[in-house]
Amino acid sequence: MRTRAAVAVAAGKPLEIMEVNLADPKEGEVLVEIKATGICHTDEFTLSGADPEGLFPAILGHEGAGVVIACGPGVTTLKPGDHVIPLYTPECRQCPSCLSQKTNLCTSIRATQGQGLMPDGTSRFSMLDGTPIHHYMGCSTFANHTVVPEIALAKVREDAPFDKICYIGCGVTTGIGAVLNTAKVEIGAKAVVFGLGGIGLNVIQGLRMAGADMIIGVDLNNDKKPWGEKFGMTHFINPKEIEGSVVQAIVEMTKTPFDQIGGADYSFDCTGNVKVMRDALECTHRGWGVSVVIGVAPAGAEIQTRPFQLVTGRVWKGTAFGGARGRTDVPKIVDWYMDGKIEIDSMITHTLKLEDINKGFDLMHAGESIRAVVVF
Ligand code: NAD
Ligand code: AHE
Ligand code: ZN
Repeated sequence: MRTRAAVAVAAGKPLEIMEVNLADPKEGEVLVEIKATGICHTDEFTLSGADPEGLFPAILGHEGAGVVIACGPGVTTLKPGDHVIPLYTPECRQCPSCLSQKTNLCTSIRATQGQGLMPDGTSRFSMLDGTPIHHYMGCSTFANHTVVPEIALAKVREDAPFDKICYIGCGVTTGIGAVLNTAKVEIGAKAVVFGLGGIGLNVIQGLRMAGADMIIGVDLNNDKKPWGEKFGMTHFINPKEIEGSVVQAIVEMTKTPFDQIGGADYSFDCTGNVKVMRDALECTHRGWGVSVVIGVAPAGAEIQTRPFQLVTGRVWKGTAFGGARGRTDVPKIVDWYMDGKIEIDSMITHTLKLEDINKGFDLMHAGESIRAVVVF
């Protein structure tokens, strides 16, 4: 079949809207009509050329929602008409990682996914002249139709609006999951969130759900302050507007008459900046502080700290997709949204047509959007 897609033809170039060929789903694969897709900072990261795994031409996008159109041979858990969210972290329930129950990082198809291919080592997408186009993160949601492995699709309830629940395909689940699954924040905690964008605001939302007492937001953009406050932030720091270091400021803010050491119980990097990641670790409390890296850093970037920071009890962790097991957890998060336990609507600041998708990247660069969503 043919479908319409925004194709990343080369690093640093705007996406090009074009008709592409899409081959039928093979064994264990599913054809999905994408109804809506968010634009995550990770799409921008790959398009910019900073992603060591970036491949071109490719159809980016990994925050989608849609409807099953057809199933390839051997598919047993889905049928045409089912509503689904594609998962860049699949859940096969059979690989050593899934069976370990210690991680959400299913390994069954990670190798081919990283090569921009379906599990059999080929692509379903091609240009009209036959040139193959790479898949992206196993999802390629910047296309009106895509092919996704069955194990990388979460079946969700049919009354949930696609243009909102697509955000659960990455940002919402990553932010809330980082708090609940990875950090396991407890009631009364003091926490710091660096970067109040599409991920950081969901971390704040998760911290409020977990019952954190103090939620300090850090961003270079003052326009993000009211956004943080809306979701539960109690204090705001703009590092450009304080005297001294942001680490010292957080240590001072978290001191009490009883505890003159100071430091946050938990911190979260949602910027992808390795200097910020260091601050996020070092602002946590001696003896027990936990810092979670969420941001994705460019090729070649490395994190640094003095080993003393770890010797004295701070813990550096990372999280992908908020530690969520997609087929199990994503339908539950859709229920949370439908039951009013979490908020999504206001964070979707812009809705675009596919032909205007590059505006979504411009809005992100200008710091004007939280999430721009393309509706097909
Ligand atoms: P975004 O562009 O919406 O938000 C980033 C925010 O960080 C902005 O508000 C920006 O002003 C702020 N910021 C930038 N530099 C800063 C600095 N030095 N100090 C303080 N604030 C700063 O991006 P997003 O969609 O929220 O994504 C955030 C990061 O998370 C990206 O690196 C993205 O690739 C990554 N990410 C990771 C996962 C995962 O599973 N680990 C999932 C989704 C996104
Ligand atoms: N390709 C990059 C790594 C990118 C990365 O870390 N991606 C996250 C999801 S970001 C979603 O917005 C992830 O899931 N990582 C686990 C994995 O297996 O990729 C690089 O640096 O090579
Ligand atoms: Zn993402």
